[in-house]
This record gives sequence, C-alpha cells and structure tokens, in this order.
Amino acid sequence: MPLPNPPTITAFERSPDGGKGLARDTRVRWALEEVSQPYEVRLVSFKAMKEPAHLALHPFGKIPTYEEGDLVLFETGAIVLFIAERHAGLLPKDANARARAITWMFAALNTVEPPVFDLANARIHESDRSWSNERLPLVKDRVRLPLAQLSARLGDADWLDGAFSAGDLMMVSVLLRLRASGILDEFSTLAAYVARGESRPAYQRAFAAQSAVNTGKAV
Ligand code: GTB
Repeated sequence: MPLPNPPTITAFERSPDGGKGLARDTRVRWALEEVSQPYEVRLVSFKAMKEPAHLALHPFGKIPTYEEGDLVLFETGAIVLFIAERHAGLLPKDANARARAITWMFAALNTVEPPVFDLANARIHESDRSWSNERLPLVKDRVRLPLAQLSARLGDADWLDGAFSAGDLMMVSVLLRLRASGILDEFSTLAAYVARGESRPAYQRAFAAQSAVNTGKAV
C-alpha cells in the first residue's frame, strides 16, 4: 500500500556518469519501484552536499538520503532494507529465508562492493599515476576471486536464494558497476544474472527516471 505522503530521496543534480545508472540513488529508486511505492526526488549539487542542510541528513555529505515524515536515513543498505521490511515484495515471509536474503544484501555491500569500488577508483582516479599499470592487475584479481565464488554459488539458478529479493537487487546493483571494466563478461553466469536484474520492469523504470535527470529526456 503506497504511503499517503511519498518519501523523498536525494540524487545527484548532475551525475558524473551522465545517467548510466551507476550512482547509488538507482538502487533505492529500484527498491521503491519493486514495491510500487511512489517517491519524490530532491536533486543536489556537489557543493550543496557538503553544506549544513545536507550534512544534517547525511553526515558524510553524500547521496542518496531517504526522508519519510520525521525519519531520515542514509546508506543504501539501510535504506533498501527499510523499504524491503516496510513493503511486501523484496523479502520472503519465512523468517529463515528472510535472514538469508538480508545476508546476501550484506554480502553485496561488505564482500563484493569494496573490491568493485576499488577497481572503479583505480580506473577513474589513478590511471595517471606512475604505479597505476603495476597496481591495476592486483586490483582486478581482488575482484575476480569473489566473482568466481559468487558465480559458483549462483550456478544455473535465476536468483541467489529462491525468488528475487533485496539481496539480488543489491548484488546486481553492485555488479553493474563492473561492466565498463570488461570483467563482468569474464563470468557469463554473472553477466546473465545482471541482465536478468536489468530486465525487470522496476529496474527499467528506476533507470529511466535517473537517466531523465541527466539527459533531460522525459520518462
Ligand atoms: N556507502 C554509501 C551508500 O551506500 O549510500 C555510499 C554513498 C556514496 O558514495 N555516494 C556517492 C556520493 O554521494 C554517490 S554513489 N558521492 C559524492 C561525494 O562523495 O562527494 C558513488 C558513485 C558516484 C558516481 C558514479 N559514476 O558517475 O559512475 C558512480 C558511483
């Protein structure tokens, strides 16, 4: 059931990726779309993110944030979990299955995202450093190991543990970030998994909404 007053999230006024959906507001939009909850978006500039009004919402001066009445949340893990617990559609009813889905959310954020993020940083921010060519293969191998393990676990299943859950939403959101590096294509099982996530109507709506902000095209 949609809330009487839709929540508000924050997103980049202008995303550095030009609307490829890589900024972390996309995963929050996706969660809200999966549970059919309308939402509003307040766009913030890089400058505004570091000013007191935004820092009061997000102590680290980042996006996204989530406001619902008096409640203010930051950190996409906390936001997606809150949405998944409040609305049906992203977590199983069975207590153990629910705990396993939440475990996959943590795995996405704590085990897979750190090396993926490090690789993105290395490719974007370190490529002009004298040591970059020496470091990059190490960083790539640190991504490949958890991907190989994840791929083995997923096998020929569609999703990580039964039906699509917030765990898959978070894992696909993290893996998407790898596409530009070419590493995702080394793991055909995971490339297909990501494509399955992206083909979900809720993801398509979330992607279109963030893209519209950055390309000026109407949703
Ligand atoms: N752990 C936090 C969470 O999950 O919510 C991390 C939040 C975070 O890093 N937010 C980034 C931010 O606000 C945006 S998503 N950065 C601004 C700053 O630090 O000043 C990271 C991101 C940014 C850009 C791209 N891109 O263009 O490809 C992809 C991902």
